[in-house]
Amino acid sequence: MNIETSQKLFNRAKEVMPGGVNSPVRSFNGVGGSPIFFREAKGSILTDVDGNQYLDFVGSWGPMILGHANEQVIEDTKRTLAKSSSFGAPTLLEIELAELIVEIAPNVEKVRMVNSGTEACMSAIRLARGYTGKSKVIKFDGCYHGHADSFLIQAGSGAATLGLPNSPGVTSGTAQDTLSATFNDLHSVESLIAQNPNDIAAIIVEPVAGNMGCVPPIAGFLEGLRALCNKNNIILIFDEVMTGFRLSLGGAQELLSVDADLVTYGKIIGGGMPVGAYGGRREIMNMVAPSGPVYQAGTLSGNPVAMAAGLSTISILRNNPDIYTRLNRTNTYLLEQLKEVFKEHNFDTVVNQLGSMISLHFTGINIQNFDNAKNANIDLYRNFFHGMLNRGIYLPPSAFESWFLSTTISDQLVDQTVAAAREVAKQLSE
Ligand code: KE4
Repeated sequence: MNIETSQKLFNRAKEVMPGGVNSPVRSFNGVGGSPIFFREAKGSILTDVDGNQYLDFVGSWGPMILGHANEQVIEDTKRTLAKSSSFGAPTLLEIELAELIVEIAPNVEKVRMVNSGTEACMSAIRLARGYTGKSKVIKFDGCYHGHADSFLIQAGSGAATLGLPNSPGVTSGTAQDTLSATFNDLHSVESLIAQNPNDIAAIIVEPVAGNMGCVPPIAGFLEGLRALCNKNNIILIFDEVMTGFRLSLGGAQELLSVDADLVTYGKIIGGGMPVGAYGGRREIMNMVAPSGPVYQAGTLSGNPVAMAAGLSTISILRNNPDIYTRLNRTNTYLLEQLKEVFKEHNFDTVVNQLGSMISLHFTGINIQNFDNAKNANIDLYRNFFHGMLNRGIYLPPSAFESWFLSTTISDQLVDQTVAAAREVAKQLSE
């Protein structure tokens, strides 16, 4: 691969942007080398600024479930853009997307649009605090809910990738109100609740963790959180920024049959445009300004162009529910082939998968929490990443991320991916 132009652009970018990127995980710091700069994409094929093509398993970190430049999404978004990109005033489009989310998402009677998953999650915990009158929030080591101060405690995703799970700049005053438990360990949650009697406003969890790699909940974990929240008057927030409209139309709530009190969304509901959202029962959501005292606002919230892209994407998913069956089948096919490859070359690997989320860990132990993920062989992942990149397969540039399949990845493209993985595994085993 000739990546000369990407390297030149990266040097230029570093002069005017911190680390040459607008989001750390893109920097390749987690895997070494220079990030690839892309020019365009169609379906599951990315084209970089040097003209190299790659099969995309990142999908913009989840939004591109229909593949890049989906004809219908582009057409709907272009048509809306031509009528002005923003009014800062109500439009029909935001009602239509809100109605569609309310129709589809379990336990969501009202929803507020924002501009990112971070905004959705920070607003949800503020609302939970306002609604309960309590201060503390429990999150989980390795889960990532965006870069709001309250969440940069043992955070996953890019924070884990860079070895910065706790960030400077987060005051002790803020940090003291965030407690972090161990994912898939109900006892760690019970002890935090016991240590902070009647002061826990919310538990926020990725129902299927995607920011330490893909880590599904063990049987009973989410049900146990639901029971603890019922018993202790705690708001259960499912952060479905990643899993929402991905694991199934109704997300993790529907797939795993566990009810949340508040749900946050992002990624897919914007169809690649900047959109986040949080929603829940009327009695809670009516606490949000201007109907209630919990303040939250945004100049571009409900932006018509972003609403058009999201409405088009979600409408396609709602009108073609077999998409999820097909995505799950393709992902299972990929999982089985990859396991075969690593077995052939005697690599200890764990491939976690749920729905169209999958991640590869070079380890012999099950990955059920952040410590397990951190103790896998990160160097081997780095070498595997570059081996695949050199063969035109674009995986997440971090061992602490999930891969994301799109509807445009066919069995033939999976076969190409597996063939490349077999070559890389052979090379790494020599
Ligand atoms: P954004 O603010 O990045 O839109 O969403 C934050 C967020 C919240 N909750 C979950 C479960 C998330 O996965 C995310 C963001 N995901 C990462 C990738 N795992 C975004 C990639 C990046 O930071 O560049």
